[in-house]
Amino acid sequence: MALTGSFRLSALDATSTYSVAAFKNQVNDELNTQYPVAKDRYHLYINLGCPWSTGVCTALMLKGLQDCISVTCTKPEEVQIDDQGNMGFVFDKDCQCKLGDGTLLENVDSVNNCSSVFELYQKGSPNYMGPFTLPILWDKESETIVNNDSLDLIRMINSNFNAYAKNKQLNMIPENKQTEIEGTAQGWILKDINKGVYKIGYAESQQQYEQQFAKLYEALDKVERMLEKKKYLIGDKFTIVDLRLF
Ligand SMILES: N[C@@H](CCC(=O)N[C@@H](CS)C(=O)NCC(=O)O)C(=O)O
Repeated sequence: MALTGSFRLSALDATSTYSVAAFKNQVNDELNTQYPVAKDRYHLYINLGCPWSTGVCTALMLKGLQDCISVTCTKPEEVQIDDQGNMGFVFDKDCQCKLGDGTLLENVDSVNNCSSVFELYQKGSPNYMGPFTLPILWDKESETIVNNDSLDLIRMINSNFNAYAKNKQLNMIPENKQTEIEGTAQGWILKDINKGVYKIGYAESQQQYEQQFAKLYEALDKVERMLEKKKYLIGDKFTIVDLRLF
């Protein structure tokens, strides 16, 4: 059954710099790979109110992969999905999912015909107990979840689908900047900003709230100082670090 409350907080594990993600398979071109790079085989489920999802969606659009990987968007807010009061994301045909450029995303699950994200996880992995998070990359062929880690998904979109990308030349993770990227996007930006806002929202005491709040603003000030004289956080080109700050 869907698990909520403190179980979900585990995804924010304060000591870890990574979000907990259970599905970590890769789509790639390696020999005998389970998930080969292909057009129209993979489907992305997102929520436009979820920063992890919007980062993945932005990467997909920037790379020009919208004709290769289809996208469905849930209703932004969670709703009650069962009689026990469990909450979860659902698909809602009356909810408009519009991107900044006016693109309308599919809002019903035409791939699996599921009504909620919980149902989707049940279909792809019936023994999985949660958390039932978005984004999800779904394989239409094997009817399974390939990966539900936004950082992995951005990396795959950036590098592994170039055969189909309209903007192949865009590389948001340049090799010579990888150490710096690790130290920022996967370091303090992830811990104190991306997850920081959740730690504030889910704080269980005033003291915890104030500690996390101070950390968030320290990190935002750091970003401010870094961007005083330049446009991008690392080097002179847009990277995944800038993307994770959106
Ligand atoms: N590991 C995930 C975390 C994503 C995440 O926490 N998504 C939230 C929405 S912003 C979610 O789906 N929450 C639903 C739940 O916890 O039940 C990632 O980085 O992709």
